[in-house]
Amino acid sequence: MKWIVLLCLPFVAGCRMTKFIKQEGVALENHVITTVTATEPVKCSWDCVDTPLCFSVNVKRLQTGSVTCELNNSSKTADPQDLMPRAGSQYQQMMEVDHCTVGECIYKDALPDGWYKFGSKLIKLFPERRTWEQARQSCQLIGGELVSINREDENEFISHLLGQIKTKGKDSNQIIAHWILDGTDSDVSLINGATYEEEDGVKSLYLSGSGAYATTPAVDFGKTSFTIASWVKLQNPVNDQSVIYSDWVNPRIFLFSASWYTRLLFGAFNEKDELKPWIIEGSPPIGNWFHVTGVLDRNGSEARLFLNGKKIGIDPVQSDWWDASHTYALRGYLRDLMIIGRALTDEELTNNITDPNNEPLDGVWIGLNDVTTEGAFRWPDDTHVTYTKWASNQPDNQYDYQDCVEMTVDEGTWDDTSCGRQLPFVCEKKT
Ligand SMILES: [Ca+2]
Ligand SMILES: [Ca+2]
Repeated sequence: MKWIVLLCLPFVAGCRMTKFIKQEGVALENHVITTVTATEPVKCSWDCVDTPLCFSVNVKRLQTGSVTCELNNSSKTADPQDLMPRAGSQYQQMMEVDHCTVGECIYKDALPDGWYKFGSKLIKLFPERRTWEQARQSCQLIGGELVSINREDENEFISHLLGQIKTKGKDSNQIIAHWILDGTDSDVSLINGATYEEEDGVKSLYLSGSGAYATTPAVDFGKTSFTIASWVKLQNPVNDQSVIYSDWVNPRIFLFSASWYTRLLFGAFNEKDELKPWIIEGSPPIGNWFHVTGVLDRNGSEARLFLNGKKIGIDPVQSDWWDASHTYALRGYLRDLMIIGRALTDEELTNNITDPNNEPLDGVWIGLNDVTTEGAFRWPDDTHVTYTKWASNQPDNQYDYQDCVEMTVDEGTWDDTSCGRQLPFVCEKKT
């Protein structure tokens, strides 16, 4: 093993120096994010320094005198088993950074178990969903805190970590729509007195049972199989039907409701306005939150119902869909309504109803909050807020109700939001 020291690359405000180890005849397999060509290996090293999720480089000299470099999103620290013999290749990994003033460069490495070293911190993204307070407690349990962000390159680094999760979720499940129903969905309209209210610490859509409802943009259910899922809390006395979600767009209509004489119903109306249930099963609780999922599998010509992650019924679907119009009001609360453009399998639905990979990811919790004093944002470790990355028009403390901050996955920008939302989160530990 040899050392190479990259001396004083000039920058606007001075220079920086990085020390790489280099190892001949090996390469890190299975982690290449991009391949670049350069006139000399040192250029590749600097490319890696400047690429947020690059932690090592496989360098190969060409006969022309130039080099090709594979930039890896891991290192032999995190994945020693992937460091394999490869003739003519040289493995390089950053070991030290020096002479950096703030914002120019920082030491980073991929560590085992999903942790990353970033400067003097360890950072890890936790995909499980928690409220802000629960997320903070989870971080504290492992000797850390919700992350504080003090620099642009740190924000960019974490933002890139989120990007990896998001892609996985959208590709694998064809999520058509996901409405949180806490007042943050810009495309949900409230009709006839529907409101957002806090219920059990979570802001949710409240329907009074006397004609209140909410509308979303139309979803085309015409040809494909689909899965629809939501959290529901019914209030006494329960209305029959209590519609969770319904497609009123002619000529097809279906209805998913929470109480057909204390059962769940997933079905359609015919042209005489007669209900033609595909399936009626289960006993949804009254006065407690429950999670309900309906699956229409058009290929298998069957409908399935799940209550709190357990399959409670399966029936063949014979009748076609018919048009009609009908409204039945739900009395109670709804949140996290999701529509997926295929029939999820029993295994996907029963294994983990809150699997983060089954949901689109809007954002993740960071530590910033104004829980103590409205408008006075603080980091959990009480460091001063010296750097911010607010999205436009944020923070807005919407509904006088937003005291915790999420980083959005698309831009890496920040938005104050309801602390009761359940989001993945980022912890930090000092090294
Ligand atoms: Ca606030
Ligand atoms: Ca906000």
